[in-house]
Amino acid sequence: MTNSENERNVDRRRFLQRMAWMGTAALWTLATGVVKGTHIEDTTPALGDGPHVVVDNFKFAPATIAVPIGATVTWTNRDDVPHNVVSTDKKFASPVLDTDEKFSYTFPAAGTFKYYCSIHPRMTGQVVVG
Ligand SMILES: [Cu+2]
Repeated sequence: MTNSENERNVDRRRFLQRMAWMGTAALWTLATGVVKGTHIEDTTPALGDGPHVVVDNFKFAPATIAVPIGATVTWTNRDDVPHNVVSTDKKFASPVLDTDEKFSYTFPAAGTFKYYCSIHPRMTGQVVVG
């Protein structure tokens, strides 16, 4: 065996060792992900980051939410009937949201933005941006 062949074999072994480590790391990541995934499914679906309004029992909660300019507000329908989120001055409108469906809107400017559910117009709320 020549010297260069020997070096190549050493390099190859190091490469294989590194691949084995990466494989182990990938498996760990997958296993952790599966555990996390199971955990989330066992509990109420996570709301995630950012300001949220929950739609439940024919109400928006909180009915008034204050957020900074540029914030994205997410509405989640936790009711067992469909609702939507429609801006009173037509700035935004969600599709009809079935149970556990979400709608998000980013508010680029300051102001008070009133909205309602057009299916049940007595359901009202507002987003105060500023
Ligand atoms: Cu509604």
